Amino acid sequence: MNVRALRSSCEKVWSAVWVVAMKPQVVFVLGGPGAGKGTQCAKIVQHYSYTHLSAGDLLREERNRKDSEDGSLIDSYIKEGKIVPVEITINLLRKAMEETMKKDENKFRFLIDGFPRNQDNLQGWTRVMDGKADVKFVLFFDCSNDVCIDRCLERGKSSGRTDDNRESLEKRIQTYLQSTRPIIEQYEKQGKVHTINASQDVNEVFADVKKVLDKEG
Ligand code: UP5
Ligand code: MG
Repeated sequence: MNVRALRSSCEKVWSAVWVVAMKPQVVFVLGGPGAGKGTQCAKIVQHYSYTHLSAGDLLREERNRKDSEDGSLIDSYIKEGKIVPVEITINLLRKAMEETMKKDENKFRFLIDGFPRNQDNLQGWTRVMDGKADVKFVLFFDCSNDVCIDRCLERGKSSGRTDDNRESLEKRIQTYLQSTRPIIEQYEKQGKVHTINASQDVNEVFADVKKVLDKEG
């Protein structure tokens, strides 16, 4: 092999390595409403090099955007505790990931909080992101329904969230049990789930999260 051919193959290898290295590495963060997903993600980003993307926050932002075509649909789905069609959510997630990586190419590790919540979400993810991002594992914040409801009702006194009321919460819990738990079980069968007891206090939960992240990277 002459020098030019050797250099060309080295460049090809290096560019493949670069693409692999830059491929988004994703941790899905799942659990019931009020299980503490957002609280724990905020703590994780202080200690580990992850970017936190909450699908719920992205949807609320889109709902509030003046020119949004999907605003009223998102609004009614959230109040009803129903899961927004994946075409909307996946576009918001993809854009947020791309923008993060465009600003800083070293930011390719993401905590995706509150997604995927049902089969439609999972299929949408696979359709759009398969081969483009690696799902490393799932962090599952396991918390009783009663604790989840109490936390959200307490937060509802000041959050301004349209779904932090008893009526919406009962629907959110039903949606979680019927649609999201089967997704978690699916990942469990693949050995990809780390379950955290989320009924403990915030720092105890985080101590358990750290054990997982220190092991998984
Ligand atoms: N708190 C947290 N941890 C605590 C602890 N260990 N001990 C005591 N208190 C604790 O926490 C909730 C409250 O509990 C806070 O007041 C906190 O201080 C306290 P938080 O960290 O906010 O919990 P989290 O699990 O993030 O709860 P959240 O309400 O955000 O969960 P949901 O999954 O219900 O909400 P999300 O924003 O993800 O989605 C809202 C809606 O958007 C969905 O219902 C759905 O309609 C729609 N949606 C989609 O359609 N598709 C998506 O992909 C995502 C959302
Ligand atoms: Mg949240």
